[in-house]
Amino acid sequence: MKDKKIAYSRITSAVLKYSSDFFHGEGFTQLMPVVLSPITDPLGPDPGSSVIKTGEIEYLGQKLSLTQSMILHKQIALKEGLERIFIISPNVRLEHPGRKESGRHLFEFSQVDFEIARAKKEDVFSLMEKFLSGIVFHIRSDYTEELEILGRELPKIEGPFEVFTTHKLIDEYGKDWEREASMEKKMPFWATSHKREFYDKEDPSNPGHYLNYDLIYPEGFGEGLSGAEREHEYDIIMKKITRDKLDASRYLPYLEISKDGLVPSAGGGFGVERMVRYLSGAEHVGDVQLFRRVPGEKVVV
Ligand code: ASN
Repeated sequence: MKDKKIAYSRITSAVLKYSSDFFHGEGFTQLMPVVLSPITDPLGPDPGSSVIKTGEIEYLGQKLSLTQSMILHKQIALKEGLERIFIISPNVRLEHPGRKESGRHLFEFSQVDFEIARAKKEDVFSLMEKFLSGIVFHIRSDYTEELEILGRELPKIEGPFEVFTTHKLIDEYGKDWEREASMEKKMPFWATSHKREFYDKEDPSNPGHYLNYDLIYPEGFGEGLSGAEREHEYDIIMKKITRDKLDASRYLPYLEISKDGLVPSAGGGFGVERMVRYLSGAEHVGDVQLFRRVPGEKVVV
């Protein structure tokens, strides 16, 4: 067990280093994470989300949320003039305790969150295909001892990955498409066009379809990254906040900044622990954490 913990920690360390080197190499600027802010990702309405409440603290009379994702800050950072950014970003999502059994949920985790000014979804596809095939090659070559301790035979990965709309996946695999298709596929694939948070762009030429995507790992490991092209026009953002019955007063600083338009962009974020789970073949994503944060389990340290 001790050996396994060391192996998971070493693979986690490899993912963090590989991610930093990769994104720096692709011309990205690394930003510091934000942990407390008056604004954060609403995480909804998303049928995949089961967050029971947003973590909050009060400091000097101001209510500050714990970051659920830095999406809104990423858009603001591009408005400041940055072009390609990434952040290794701790997220707190107070998930329903029933999520313990999914094997894929944590209430505290980190994601590698990135955003590119004026990019399209195809730019993110090719970037992540390069990233994933590269990191799998690296772990297979340089972490053989760890993979052996963990009993993991990690198959090679090669892009481009197949792309399916969520509508098509539901037709083919039913409501539980993510699990079913992930079990069946031998390569990661992209699932596109979910109805999700207001900041994901609706296809102007095809209303009801969205220019967003999930990267789904094969072998049953499920979703590893989500992202989208973004809404950048104030009126559309406002309309969608109303559509989603969100309290606009919780987004005031963001709305103020978006009044004369945000920068069109595309990006995404992948969970570090979920990637380590996939690379190392762990049963539960909590197993890869030295300090477990599994919904429904008491925190020890
Ligand atoms: N990081 C995701 C994105 O860029 C958002 C999220 O984690 N909810 O779209």
